[in-house]
Amino acid sequence: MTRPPVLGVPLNDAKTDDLYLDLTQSNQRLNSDQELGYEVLVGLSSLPKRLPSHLIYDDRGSELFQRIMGLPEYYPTRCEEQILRAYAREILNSVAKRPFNIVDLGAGDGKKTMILVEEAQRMKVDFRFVPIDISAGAMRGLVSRVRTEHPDVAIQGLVAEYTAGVRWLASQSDGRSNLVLFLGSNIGNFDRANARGFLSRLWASMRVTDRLLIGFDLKKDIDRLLAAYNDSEGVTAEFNLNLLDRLNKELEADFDRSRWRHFGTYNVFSGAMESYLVSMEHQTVHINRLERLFTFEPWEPIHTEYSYKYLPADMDSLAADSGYRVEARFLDQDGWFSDDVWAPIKRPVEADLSPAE
Ligand code: AVJ
Repeated sequence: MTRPPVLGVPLNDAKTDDLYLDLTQSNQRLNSDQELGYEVLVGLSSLPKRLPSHLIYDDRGSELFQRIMGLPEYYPTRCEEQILRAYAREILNSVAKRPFNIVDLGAGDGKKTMILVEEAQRMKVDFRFVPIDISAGAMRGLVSRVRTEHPDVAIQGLVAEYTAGVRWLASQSDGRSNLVLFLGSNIGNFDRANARGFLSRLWASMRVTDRLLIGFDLKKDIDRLLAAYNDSEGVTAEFNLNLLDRLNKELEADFDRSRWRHFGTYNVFSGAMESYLVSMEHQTVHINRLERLFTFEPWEPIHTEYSYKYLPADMDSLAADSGYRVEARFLDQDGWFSDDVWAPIKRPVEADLSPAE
């Protein structure tokens, strides 16, 4: 089955006028195939070639990530579960003075969040669980599972972009504070500049009584890092290579997996684990729905993912630069991972700054 090209299709109903054509309205919006198409076109036209890491998470990619979280080498999940179990009450006390929402950005299967949710239930405080995810399918799955397994938990799923969801919650005048969770070292996907940008944007959506619980993977023995991203069962390799299958399916590309290998490496200077797909020979790939051929040289890489590792001082400066005060820092027993509680610093708007007459 061949579907039409995704790029360069005609725009519909531009607003017309005697004087000009207004293209700024809804006719410029892209559908999800077009969004994917442009991201792939731009990434594979760049040098060095790259693909944005969020593309890894189609249904199969998300399923593979759930398997990664269960791998013996993938320590972050177990470290963070240990932290949440040990400090759940202290974390919740940062917002529990009034009714609050436990707002989860990127809940996945919700397993880690349920540690906090169950502790909040034991504390008999007034709270709701508010997962936010851009995928309606993932949200439907999570909400129905929580409803059956924890029928007494008040849950309100939001299908939204993260900061739009938090902004909407802050605009509700229901007197609830928000404990915003950004767990699992998801911040590690951003380089330092974009991490600041993302956290500043989130800051703008938070009120002074809200708190951010954010997970950081810490700098540690390089061998341990390398093992976590090059596991012995090859699940991480499969997770990375699945991106090629996705492009084959959704954009009608003809990537041949056997000509590619996964490579995970650690850059000590930038502090990032980096993942690549490396072309093992000269090859040309046709991406039908982009109407393009892409050529790969032998050993040419496509960069697919960053996972930045932090020193405590890196976390301190990131917090300060994006407008937060570090209220608490909780490490696991090995000191490999941290869940930080950050409070947004807000300066009151001066009533009138104009000079007196
Ligand atoms: C979901 C971004 C936190 O960086 O550790 C795991 C993704 N990639 N193994 C991470 C991932 C390869 C993961 N995050």
